[in-house]
Amino acid sequence: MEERTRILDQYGARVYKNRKEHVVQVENAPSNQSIAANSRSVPGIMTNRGCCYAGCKGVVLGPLKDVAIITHGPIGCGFYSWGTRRNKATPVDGRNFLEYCLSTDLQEPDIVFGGEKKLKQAIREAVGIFHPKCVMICSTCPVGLIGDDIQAVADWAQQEFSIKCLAFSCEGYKGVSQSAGHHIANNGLMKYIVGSGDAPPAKRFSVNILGEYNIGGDEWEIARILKRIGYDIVATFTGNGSYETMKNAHTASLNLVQCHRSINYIAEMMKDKYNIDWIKINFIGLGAVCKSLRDMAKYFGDPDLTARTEAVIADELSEIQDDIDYYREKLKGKTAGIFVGGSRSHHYQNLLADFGVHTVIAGYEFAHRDDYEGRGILPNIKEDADSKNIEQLHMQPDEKHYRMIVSKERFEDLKQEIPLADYGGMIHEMNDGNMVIDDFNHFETLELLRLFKPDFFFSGIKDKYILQKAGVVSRQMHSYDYSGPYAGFRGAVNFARDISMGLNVPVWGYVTPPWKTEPTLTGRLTHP
Ligand code: CFM
Ligand code: HCA
Repeated sequence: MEERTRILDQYGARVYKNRKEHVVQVENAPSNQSIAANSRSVPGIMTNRGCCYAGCKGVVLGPLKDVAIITHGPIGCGFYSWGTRRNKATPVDGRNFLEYCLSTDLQEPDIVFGGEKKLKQAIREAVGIFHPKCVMICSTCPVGLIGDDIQAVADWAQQEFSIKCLAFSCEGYKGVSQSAGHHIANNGLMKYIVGSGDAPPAKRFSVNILGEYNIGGDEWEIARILKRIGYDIVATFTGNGSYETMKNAHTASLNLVQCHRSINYIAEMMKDKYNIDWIKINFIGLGAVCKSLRDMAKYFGDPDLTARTEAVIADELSEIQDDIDYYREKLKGKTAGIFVGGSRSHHYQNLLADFGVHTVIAGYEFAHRDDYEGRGILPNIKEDADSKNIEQLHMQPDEKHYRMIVSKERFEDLKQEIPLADYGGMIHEMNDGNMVIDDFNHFETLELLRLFKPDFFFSGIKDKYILQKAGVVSRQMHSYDYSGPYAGFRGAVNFARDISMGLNVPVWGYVTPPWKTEPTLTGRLTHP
């Protein structure tokens, strides 16, 4: 495939060997191609990834509005994770801790003599000023290196102040990206918070929303729709979320999983521990929202709920129909590239397609193989004759990686569970010639621009301005460039408005992208 070769051929042998596994050009769509993912970035390469601490503190814990989260480390880590991730929340009793950035601000002497004293002092101050019911401590790299015992400090704080205090050893260097941090945060929330409340069982149509972080107010729009239909939202993990609601999350009837990458661990653990089913939903994109609402109604199987679902869908769609038609006319036939963390690059393809925009290049920073390749059950369920009571489930798409050997009993359970948990990956849904790239870097980004010339490039902070300077409309899909919400029905219109403005703004008349003045094809003369 031409474009893939043209990018990879520019690498030296060692980098080529590594990157070739992470760069796929789609063939024979719907494709079952595989991709390497969730592995170490090439040292020195300009990756867009973040670290384990970012995934734990910044992403999963960060949005909890009634928890005093203290970053134990140099001030830059606390400040960056506070200022960058766009956590928004409705205050409770006029208070919202998200407005504050709490850190121990470790200095060289603390690295030499230890930082535990400073951490205790920070907790004492946070408790004195904010009176939180829950404090969380998150470690950065140096803390792991000098060996501060943050767990012991947390135990001390629980006794001293009669509060809940959780310690997360999420040093940045653990794992290969934010992804390890998600897992650490999920484990802590599950072990110490979920199930610790004593609320009575929630109402009949009660749900938790997992993996929804209220970027740009998405959670507010989703909650608006669900409440109209008659759902009771027990807890959201963790956008606009709180310690108080999360304690009783175990009382909900169903878990809805929006960002699978960051929260699948909790969905699975709640199934095991409380027998709460989970379904994969997606509230980004009109078709996806309607399908998700219908899947939820199907799950509960109540005729009134189903009727209300259809009535709300019809009403919401009619409210926005004129806007949708207007923006579709402006946007149809355009092309896009989308590279975000671990789930949006897939979800937003649905929304773009609603307006006739084709995604031709896409990828994630730190997704795992199942996010690219999908997860589902293949029809060939085999029985292993030699091992009594043993069944094998062959999971898509690569048996080598997804083969599970389970007991007969568990197999019956899984057959029930898997169709619900089943979801398609990015590669299956892209067309021939499209590129899918894992852990994309700045060099590849510029090459993709030259080769595909997309009308839009959606990505993050670290590459936004190089794209813009190259004359391409770039939208920051982590913070929506401070716009939003983009989820749900009304969010779809906001999104279309923003990208349409980006395309039609007169500034592009003043920018000349390099390919308008320089040749884009280069060749080397090998025979004089
Ligand atoms: Fe999930 Fe996210 Fe994402 Fe993610 Fe993130 Fe984010 Fe993201 Mo930035 S939890 S994987 S670690 S949807 S912070 S809200 S935008 S990279 S694609
Ligand atoms: C993070 C948070 C981030 C960063 C965005 C970016 C976010 O993972 O550290 O670097 O472009 O959404 O704010 O993903």
